Amino acid sequence: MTSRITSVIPAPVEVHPSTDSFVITEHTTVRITDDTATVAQYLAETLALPTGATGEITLSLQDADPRVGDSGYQLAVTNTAVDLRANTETGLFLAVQTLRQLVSDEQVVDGGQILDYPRFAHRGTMLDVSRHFFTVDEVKRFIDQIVQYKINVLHLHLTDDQGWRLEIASWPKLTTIGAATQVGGGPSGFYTQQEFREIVAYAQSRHITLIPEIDLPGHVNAALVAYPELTCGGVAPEPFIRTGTATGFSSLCTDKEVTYQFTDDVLREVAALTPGPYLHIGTDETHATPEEGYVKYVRRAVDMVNRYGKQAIGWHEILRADPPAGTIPQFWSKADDDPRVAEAAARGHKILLSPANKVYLDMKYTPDSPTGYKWAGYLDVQDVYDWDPGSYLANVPEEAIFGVEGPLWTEHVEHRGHIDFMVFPRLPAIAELGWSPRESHDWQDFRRRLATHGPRWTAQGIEFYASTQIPWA
Ligand code: TNX
Repeated sequence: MTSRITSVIPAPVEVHPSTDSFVITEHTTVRITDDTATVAQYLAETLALPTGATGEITLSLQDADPRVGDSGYQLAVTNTAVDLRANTETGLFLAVQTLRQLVSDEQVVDGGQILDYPRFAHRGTMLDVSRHFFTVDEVKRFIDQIVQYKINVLHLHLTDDQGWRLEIASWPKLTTIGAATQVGGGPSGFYTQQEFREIVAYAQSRHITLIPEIDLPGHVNAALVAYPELTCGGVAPEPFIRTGTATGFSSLCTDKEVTYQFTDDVLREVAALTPGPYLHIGTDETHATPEEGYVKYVRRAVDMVNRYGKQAIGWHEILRADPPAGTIPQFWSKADDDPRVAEAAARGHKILLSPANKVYLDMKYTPDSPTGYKWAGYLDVQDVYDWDPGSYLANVPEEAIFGVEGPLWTEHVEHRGHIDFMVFPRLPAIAELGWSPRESHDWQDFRRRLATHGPRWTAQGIEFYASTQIPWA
C-alpha cells in the first residue's frame, strides 16, 4: 500500500510517518477559534465537515516551530486528532493543502508529523487571457487547482496584440474595440473592473498574489486598433492581425507624449485595482520599437509603476533599459544567453526564472501532443522537473533567485480542457522546484509520488496528460 504521507507534492522539508491513522466520520468537527476562523471555515468546506467550538481537527497560530517562518506550517496526525500549526494564516492555509493530500477516498488520514516551509518566495504560474480569453469562473477554477500545489502567485497576461482584456475607465475603447476577438477569430471578452476585483479577491482568499501584466510598449496591436493616435503615423493597423499568432510587430510610438499619458493612466488604474506589490509591464519582443525609444519608454514606465507604489516586473529584456534595482527581470530564454541577467543580480536585482526550455507550459510534451508549440523543445515531465533553479544561470547565486514561474501562453490553448492538459502534471513539478529543499530532489521518487495524484485529478475533473514517464496508479 502506498502511503499518502510519503507522496505529498511539493515534497515537505520533514516528514515522519507513524502507524497511526485518523478516520474522518460524520462526527468529526473542525474547531473554530477567533484568530483561525477563515482558514478553519475553508478547511471545513473543502473536506465537507462541520465546525464547532471544540473539535478533533484544530488549527493554531501559537507555538509553531520558528523554522516554519511566515509561510510554513506543522501538521500532526494521530489516531484521535489532526493538528495544524503556523505563524500566519498563509501557513495554515498551506497546511490545509497538505492535509487534503493525506485524506483517502475512505476518509482515512495518514498518521505522522510534517514540518514544512518554502525554498523560494515566488512559486507562480502565468495565464495568458489575451490570445484566448478565459472567464472569471474559469480563472477561479484554475486558482483552486493550483493552490493544491502551494503555488502562491498568479500572473495574468491581460493584454497583447490579439486582445485587451481589462477595462480601463479613462481609455474605454481598449475594451469596447480592443477586446472584440482572439486568436482564430470569433467572439472573445474582457473583465470589467468589477470582475477583475472579483478575481483579485478570490486569489486573495486563496493566499495567492495576483500580478497583472500590461504588455508594453510592444504587443499592443489591440490598443493601437482602439486608439490609432498611439501609433507614430496615427493610422490604425490592420485589425485582422489580431486573430493570428505573430509576435513582435506592434509598438506604441515612444516619441509621442500621448503615449506617456496613456501609459500613466493605464498603470494608475491597474495599480489601484491591485492590492499586491507588483505590476508587470511586459517589455518583451519589442522588435518594432527603436532601441533609443525603448530605453526612454521603459524607464518612464518603471518610474510610473514605482510612483503608484508598486514594484515593476518585466521580461528580462527590461534590463536593456537599466532599470532601478527594485525591478525584477523575468528570465525567459531557452539558453543562458544574456549576460545582463548575471550583471543585474550582482547589482542587487532579484531574478524570476521562467526558462522557456524548462517551464513553458505551452510547449508540447511530445511530437504527438494535440496542441502546443515546440520552439523551446518538447517538455515532458522529467524535462520540467530535472533542473535546479538555484544553480541554473551561471553567475547568478541562489540568493538572487526570487522564484520560479511556469507561463501558459494561450495561442494554442483554446478552452479549459487544454489548460488542464498543459498544466497537469507539469505545474506540480514546477511547484516542487519552487518549494522543496534541493536535497529532496529525486526524479524517481517524484514520479512515484506524482502517480498517486492522478486519481485525485480525475475526481476533480482535471483532464490531465497521462505522460508515459509516470507509473500511473
Ligand atoms: C514568446 S515569452 C512570447 C509570447 C509568446 C510565447 C509563445 C515572451 C516574453 N514572449 O509572446 O506567446 O513566446 O511560446
